[in-house]
Amino acid sequence: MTCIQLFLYVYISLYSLTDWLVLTTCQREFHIINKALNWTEAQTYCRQKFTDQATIENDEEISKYRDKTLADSWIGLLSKINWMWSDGLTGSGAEYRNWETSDDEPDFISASQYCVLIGDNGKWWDYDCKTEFPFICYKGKTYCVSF
Ligand SMILES: [Ca+2]
Repeated sequence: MTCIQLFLYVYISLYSLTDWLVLTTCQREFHIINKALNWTEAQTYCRQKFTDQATIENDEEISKYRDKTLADSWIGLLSKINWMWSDGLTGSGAEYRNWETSDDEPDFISASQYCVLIGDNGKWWDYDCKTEFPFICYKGKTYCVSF
């Protein structure tokens, strides 16, 4: 192996390794908690036992959720005038929404529907935060780090 070949071999190996590391750092693991709590209690539970309530950033994550359960569950999105994620996510993926448009969600009925529920079809509903439902927590990195 010449010097140049060796250099390329090391360079390509490191490049592949970095690629793999980036993928694993972005990985977030969903945990469905089959225990009915209101939205705020669910948030506390997730923060104590996992990283936070689930953020959902794309269609792929909706499928990941639907593979695990068909129960209606709280996710980490709520409205405080603007929609915000429990873990403070902003930027890429933070604006992703999957509202149940056939029922005109979000509809803020009774001015008490500030929390978001994912239904068994993967669509989202704004719902009264005091209602008790199972919920989804996640464990892992909040943000992807590129290096
Ligand atoms: Ca609603």
